[in-house]
Amino acid sequence: MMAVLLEKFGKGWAWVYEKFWEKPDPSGTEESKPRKGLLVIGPGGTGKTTFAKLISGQLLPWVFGETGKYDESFGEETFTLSNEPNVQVVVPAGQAFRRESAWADVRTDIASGRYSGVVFVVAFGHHTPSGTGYKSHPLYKGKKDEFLVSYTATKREEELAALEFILPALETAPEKLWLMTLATKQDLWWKERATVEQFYTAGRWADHLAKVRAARGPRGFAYEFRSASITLSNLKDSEGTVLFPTTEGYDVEKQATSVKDLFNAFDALRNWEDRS
Ligand SMILES: Nc1nc2c(ncn2[C@@H]2O[C@H](COP(=O)(O)OP(=O)(O)O)[C@@H](O)[C@H]2O)c(=O)[nH]1
Ligand SMILES: [Mg+2]
Repeated sequence: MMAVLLEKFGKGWAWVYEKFWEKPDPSGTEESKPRKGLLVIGPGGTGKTTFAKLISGQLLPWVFGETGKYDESFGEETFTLSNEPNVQVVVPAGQAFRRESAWADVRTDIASGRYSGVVFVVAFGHHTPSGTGYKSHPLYKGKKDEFLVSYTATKREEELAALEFILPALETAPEKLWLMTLATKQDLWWKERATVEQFYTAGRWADHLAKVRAARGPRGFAYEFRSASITLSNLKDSEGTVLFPTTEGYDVEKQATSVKDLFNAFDALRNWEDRS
């Protein structure tokens, strides 16, 4: 595995291997106290499963990216953190039509303190579509470029609606809670990065977070926004038509930097949990 990583990505990636693949010897680590779980949530097709596999040490799907078609998740998936097997990582399915039912339970779980941290996964509307080819999509009116504009705009609204859905639970969860907004697929929207940054750090997104922070008050809240390219692959519809190609000039080096930055932020939030 190490050799594969080095060959594919160069020396800059060795840390990933050390971090996620070489698991610590459990007998050598201090008696593991039970810890709260982590929640990885967001709309369907944004990269939740890919991210959860990465932090649980399943590097292969990540290293090799898309091997074929998108495996849509229909139920809740659970993983454990690669370096802390007593920490459960829960990934509910993200499709909008599932939200009212499945996410209602998730909201209850957040509010009852099951999670110490939440990674909210978005993709600036670049959600991998499920179902048939793009021409069968209700938003398709005859022109591909116009479809892509309305598709991503609609999906960004869905990101906001999804955040709004869990907002009340984020506000009332007991004890400390951290949240990360993780915008994946940097490789697809790199040219628009100023707009993306703006979308998640100002306007409605920021307003929502300000509300959470105010409501939580002394119970504590830590928040980070990060964006990254977890895999480097063209976004295709289910028939294989490329909807968004990876940005020209966006290379594995940029990808490595983004992933490393993401994990530094992730580790910092985990450390914040441990501070009283
Ligand atoms: N280009 C690109 N594709 C990604 C990225 N992260 C995930 N994907 C792809 O997006 C698709 C959906 O990912 P998945 O993790 O299944 O999404 P989920 O529905 O949120 O669990 C898969 O084909 C992934 O390979 C990324 O950072 N960049
Ligand atoms: Mg999934």
